[in-house]
This record gives sequence, C-alpha cells and structure tokens, in this order.
Amino acid sequence: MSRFDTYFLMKVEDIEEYVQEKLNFFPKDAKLECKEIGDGNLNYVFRLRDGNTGKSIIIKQAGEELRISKEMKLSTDRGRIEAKILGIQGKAAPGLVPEVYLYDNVMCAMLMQDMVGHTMMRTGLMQHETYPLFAEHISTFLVNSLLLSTDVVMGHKAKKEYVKSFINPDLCEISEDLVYSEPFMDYNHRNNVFPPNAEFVKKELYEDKKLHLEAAKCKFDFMNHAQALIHGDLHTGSIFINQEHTYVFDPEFAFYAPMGYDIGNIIANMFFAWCNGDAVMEDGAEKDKFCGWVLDTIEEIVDKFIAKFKVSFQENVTDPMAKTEGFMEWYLDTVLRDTAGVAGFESIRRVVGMANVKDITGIQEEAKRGRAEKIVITLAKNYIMNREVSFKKGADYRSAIQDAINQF
Ligand code: SR1
Ligand code: MG
Repeated sequence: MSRFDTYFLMKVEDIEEYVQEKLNFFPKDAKLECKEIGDGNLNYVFRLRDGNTGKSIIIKQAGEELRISKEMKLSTDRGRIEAKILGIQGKAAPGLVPEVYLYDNVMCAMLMQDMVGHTMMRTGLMQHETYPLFAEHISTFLVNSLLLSTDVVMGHKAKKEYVKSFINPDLCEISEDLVYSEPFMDYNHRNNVFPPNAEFVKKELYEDKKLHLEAAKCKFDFMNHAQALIHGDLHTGSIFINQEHTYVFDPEFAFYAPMGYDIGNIIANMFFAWCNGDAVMEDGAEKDKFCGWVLDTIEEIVDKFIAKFKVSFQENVTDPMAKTEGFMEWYLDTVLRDTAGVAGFESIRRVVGMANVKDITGIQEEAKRGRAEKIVITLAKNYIMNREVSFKKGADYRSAIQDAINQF
C-alpha cells in the first residue's frame, strides 16, 4: 500500500517521496529540493533537483479544476492524452519533444525530462531574444507530427484507433468556446476586453455578422474534420528553446482536427512577439533586428512548412487515391486555408477572450496597447475572411501584416 494509490493533488512536500517511490532516477542519498514552477492555466508543475549532482526531473500533475478558475472542472484524462501524444510525437519528430519517463494514471501525473538550458519561448521573446533556428525546427515538427498522423500516411484502421484514443471532450470544449465562439458573442461573460478598445471590439467583432458566419463554419470544421493528430495549444508558452535547439511540449489539448490549427497558432503567437517588441522597445537597431526577425520567421515558417510538406508527402504517402495527380496540391491548399483561418481565430481570442497573452497585456502604455490590439484584430479578420485564396506563401503573411500595421 502506498499513499499514492489514490488520487490527490500533490504539494511540494509530497514530490520527493513520490518520485523516489515511482522511479529509479535519483540515488537514495540524493539531496533533493522541490519547487512548484507551473505558470499555466491548468496544471501543477514541479521541478525536483538533486543538489549533489544537479540532475533534475519535472513532475506535471493534472488537477480536477482549473488553476485560473475553480468553477471550471476538467477531466484528468488529459494527462494520459498528453503522455501518449508526447511518445508519438517523439517518434515522428525525434529530438524536438521532451522524453516522458513515466505516466501514472492514478495520480494523473507525468514524470518527464527537465528541459535544462532552455527557456520558455514566450519569456525569451518578451526579453526580445531572437532564435535563428526556430523556423527550421518548428517546420520540421509541424510536418512530421501532423502529416505522419493522417490517413494519407497511416493505415486507416490504425489512424481510427488513434482518433478513438485521443477523444478529448473537456479540452476541446475549451477551444470551441474560447477560440471559436466567445470572442464573437460573449455569452459566458468572461471576455477580457481592453476598455479603451471596447467600441472597436463591439463594431469589429461582436457586430460583424459576416465574420460570425465564417467563425461558425470554421468551428464546425474544427470539431468534425479529424485530419491529423494536432498538438492543440501550440503557442509560444508550449515551446522551450535556446539558440541551438527547440522542444515542443504541453500537448494536453491534442485530438484529431485540421492540421492548420497548429500552424495557425504558431503564426499568431509569433506576431504577438512583434507587437510587444514594436510597442515596448526603444526605436533603433535592436528593435529593427528583433521585429525584423519575427517577420522573417513568420514568412520562413510558412515557406519551410510548404517545402517540407511536399517532400514528406511524396516520401510517405501510402493511400493509393492520395497518390492521384493533383491531390497533394489540393490537400496542401486546404491546409493553408485552415492555417490562415486559425491564425485569425487565435489572434482574436488572445486579445479579447478569457485567456490573454502577456506579450499584449504586458504593454504598459495604454495607447500602444490599444494600437497593438487594433492591428491584431484587423489582421486577424483579413486572415479569416480571405483564408481561401490570399495566404498561400510566407510573403502573403508579411504583406497582410504590413497592411494592418499601416492602418494604425
Ligand atoms: C481555460 S484554459 C485557457 C487556455 O489555456 C490553455 O493554455 C489553452 O490555450 C486554453 O485555451
Ligand atoms: Mg498549456
């Protein structure tokens, strides 16, 4: 019998005994220190470190209610989903995902690699760090983790088993509400609208019926198009990075959905970094370097994704009908359409919805934050409304961004 045979929410004091019982990771005489380091909305994250050797491990436990809102309950099954997808992504995109040592389905806790020497990307971006290899790494991650999980590549029965095992209703509901619904009609009364922009948001988002129609179409596509095993929450807080290397983690929102969801998330979140740099940095070479790098990176991510997708498709396609001439181009075109749409939805929801991003909320000067949010919303509407035809290469994103900036 162990006190970890029944689920409870662990505290710092429980972690040493827990890890020593579950895993042969530290020696008996280790001088262990534990810290709670989580700053996400959902889970509890601990680092346990041996003062003798410096060796460390991460323990992530899913709670039954959200950290940001005790009223919101969530199935702890998300821990199983996260551990399972990390294993799958680790095989598809070796080296770009941290290693899971153990998943404990009683405590709903994962014991995993500490990504030592890496910084949470959003934190680094808010310090206006640049990461020259990011576009290369993330485009590989996207192509490998997404395309290899589709029916184009996988056996159809094996893929359906995956669809079944990644049914994730509670976390999907969060995205259905927060990404595809509440930014357009605040029926749960939990949007965070920046007061100086309230009129702008009312006119541009709450009252724009044409936009609502496109949001409704995309919402039901997100819910019903089981295309690829997506990460489901691929923002810059789900990435640990340094100058040489990138890790993608925290895929607890995973399920089968359009692959453009992950690509669009990255694009939107990279642009928040531009907004922060533009608003907060002093004019000059440093600012030009950072903001220029962000725009180059957005363009590169799209172009590298397209190039790698085409190579991977040719190498890995197994379905005989998917080998039909013209099919790959049609399929990629739909992925690019979905990417632009999602870049729009993620942009809007992080500005007016319940879960904001520090890149924007951290802009202290009212006028500058107001301007940044108007640029984001204007750009996002262009992404959504013109997603079918206007966003087929990296340069299309750059010119849409420039157009939106020029308006404010
Ligand atoms: C209620 S949870 C809010 C957000 O945090 C997660 O990271 C997801 O992005 C979710 O939408
Ligand atoms: Mg997260």
